[in-house]
Amino acid sequence: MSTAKKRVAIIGAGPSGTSCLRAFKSAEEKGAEIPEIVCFEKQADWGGLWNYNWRTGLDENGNAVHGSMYRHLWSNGPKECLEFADYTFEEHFGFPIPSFPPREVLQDYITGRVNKSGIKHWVRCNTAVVTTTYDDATGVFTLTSKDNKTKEEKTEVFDYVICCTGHFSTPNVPSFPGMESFCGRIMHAHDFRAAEEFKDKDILVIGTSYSAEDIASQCYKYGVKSVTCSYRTAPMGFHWPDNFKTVPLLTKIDPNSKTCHFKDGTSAEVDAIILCTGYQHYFPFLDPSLQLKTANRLHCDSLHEGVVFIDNPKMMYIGMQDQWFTFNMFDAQAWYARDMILGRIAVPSKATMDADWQKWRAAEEAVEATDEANIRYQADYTERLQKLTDYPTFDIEGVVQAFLEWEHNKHENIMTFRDKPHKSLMTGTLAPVHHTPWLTAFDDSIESYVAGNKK
Ligand code: FAD
Ligand code: NA7
Repeated sequence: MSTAKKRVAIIGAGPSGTSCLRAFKSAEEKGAEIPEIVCFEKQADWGGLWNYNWRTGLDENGNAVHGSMYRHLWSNGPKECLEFADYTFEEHFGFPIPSFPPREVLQDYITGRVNKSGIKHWVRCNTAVVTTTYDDATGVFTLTSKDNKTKEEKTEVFDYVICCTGHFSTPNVPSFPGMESFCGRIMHAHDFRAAEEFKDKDILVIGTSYSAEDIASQCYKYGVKSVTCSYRTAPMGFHWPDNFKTVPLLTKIDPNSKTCHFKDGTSAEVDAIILCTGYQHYFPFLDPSLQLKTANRLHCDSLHEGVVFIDNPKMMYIGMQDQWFTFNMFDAQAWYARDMILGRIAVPSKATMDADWQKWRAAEEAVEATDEANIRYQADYTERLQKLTDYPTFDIEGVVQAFLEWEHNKHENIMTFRDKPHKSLMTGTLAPVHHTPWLTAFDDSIESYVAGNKK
């Protein structure tokens, strides 16, 4: 059956959206007839969160800023765990590079793959999707987008919608008694940009996941006076430097002061409170009947194989999971979504999808509360998808081992794990050691990062 007249809308051109573009292009390169693709990207360029934006609050068009990344961000996991199976770092740079690249290096890698494919014309930058509805009678989506520059709106019809808008942009902001008169700065991790701001300051970091861990480390690197880490469920459990202390959850702040009290009866004077309290899945540009509602977890609510919206299988989502695996998992998902659209994988009945979903939810709930068990659950999921398509096979158990090595290094020394080299599962090359330890490397540019590695 010809798919030539079908139209697919991809919302977002970050890593997940560009994985979809690459998936369709790869099928086309192998001779398949592919649908018409339109990718909507509200920012001025592709790259998603990796396309750094110094702005916070509203952007130049009056829309909420998408970016949550900060200036000095370096990969928090080994690049070997996220490497694309069809485009290695070595292919991109022409030589091996160290294992924990700064943001700009990863942005260059993500966009490098799609730049080479010559598919940028599929992407409408500066164009935000504002509404999307589905009509059961006609079986198509009606999508309205707005050009940020001309302010013109355009309404079009699509057969499929793939939502790739990420879920680390709309902050989850809890409130604590006394915040209203705190005499310092209160911010969410979403608005954190430069650690220099906290040099010689006392800060309180609330939360225990990636953002808390990395923002606290960044601030240490850039000269913070002290860090108080406050946890709700359990402490982070790293060996922090001497100017760190760990306390249970914040209970209140004294009126008109900087004095914070914690559940164990202790208190601390701080200049700033940084809420590293996670994000919400938020899709205001989709009709409520199409919106994914889920917590940040490994097996999302409402999605068959983590991709297909069970209530309407023509609506798909990429990258909505809590993430150990990232870019190569998005690829596995994108190839799977593509093959459903191309009719290579049959869409199961609703009853089958429901039963399948229950099975994987039960499996997720039975996962032991260890990092290894969680990593393995996502590895098995990624492998399951990857086997269903022609996405190149790769050594997923090798990726698990790299994650475990990384976890071990973090627990040995949270300030030096980025100095350790990991081996590529795609090329077998052991990464070179970076010329400067992370803690004293203040140049985040590509030029500095790759310097000395070129043969
Ligand atoms: P995003 O990167 O968020 O891209 C979504 C895109 O959709 C954006 O370009 C956005 O502008 C666009 N968009 C949104 N709404 C609309 C709309 N209405 N219309 C049109 N376009 C729209 N992962 C790692 O592997 N390693 C790391 O070191 C790492 N560090 C991280 C650090 C931070 C601070 C954060 C927040 C995340 C980090 N991640 C990291 C995880 C990150 O989720 C993924 O790396 C990746 O960016 C997810 O890609 P995505 O395409 O799903 O979402
Ligand atoms: P995560 O991984 O969703 O973690 C959220 C953290 O926030 C987690 O430690 C939660 O603690 C904590 N949290 C949430 N609500 C509260 C309240 N009300 N009070 C105290 N603590 C709370 O988000 P991150 O921003 O760290 O990471 C997201 C992405 O950004 C990730 O992919 C990275 O690569 C970068 P809990 O354990 O639930 O008690």
